[in-house]
Amino acid sequence: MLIAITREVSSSIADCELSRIERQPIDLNTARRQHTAYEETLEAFRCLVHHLHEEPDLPDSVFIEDTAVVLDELAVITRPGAESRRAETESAAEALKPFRELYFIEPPALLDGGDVLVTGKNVYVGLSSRTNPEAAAQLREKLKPLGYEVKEVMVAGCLHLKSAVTRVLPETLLVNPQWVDPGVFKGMRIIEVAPQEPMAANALMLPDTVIYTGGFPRTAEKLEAEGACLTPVDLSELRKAEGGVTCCSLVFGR
Ligand code: CIR
Repeated sequence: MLIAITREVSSSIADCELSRIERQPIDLNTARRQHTAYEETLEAFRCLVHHLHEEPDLPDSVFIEDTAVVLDELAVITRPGAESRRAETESAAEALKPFRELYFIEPPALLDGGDVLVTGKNVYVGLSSRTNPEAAAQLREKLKPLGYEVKEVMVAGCLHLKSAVTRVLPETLLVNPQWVDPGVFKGMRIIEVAPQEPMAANALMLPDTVIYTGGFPRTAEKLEAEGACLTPVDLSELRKAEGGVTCCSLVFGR
């Protein structure tokens, strides 16, 4: 059984941070309905969902991935790059406390969880508009004694590292090579997104499936041809806030 921490879509989501897309109206009811269906999908794949209540004053708080990085040994509580998102970590830390020892990223470091990709003992930290080298240095100092290797990765053209690369099978990454150099992920098999689908690299791997949004048929076909079993979810309303499938949960083993 896995734990999945999620948070209700904020009633102020219309005021979300936006970096790469134009602001469009977001229908709160539709966003909440899609988010509930996402949580039900997690439950259907054996996740115990801990649903945190709404934070009406924190527009981006549904994107709980950015508040923490959960490893087997500890949970790193981030210091989000966007000032408007810093207060999100308080309740995320409370929620994680029963499960893990907590380690807090300190100023001047800035870190969004969406910039951290973990494969075994490799921790890739995307240097983006939200995450700085000081964060990678703090992670390195804390995680090296636990046997992790922290590697900095340049990200260009997208919001987060995990907009550009996610894990889809135990040894396989789905990558947009325009945004991150696939060569840095040594020892991993690489599937590239279809060139017409630059936003297609964000997928959420669970033990029995890969949760994937609709709208990327060519990349989905490639993934299925490589043996990935996909479960589609519709997060089109949250996509208007630049959210994807990984950012709406923190999934970890007990
Ligand atoms: C933001 O700009 O912070 C939010 N509107 C979107 C965050 C998406 N998070 C993620 O991909 N990990």
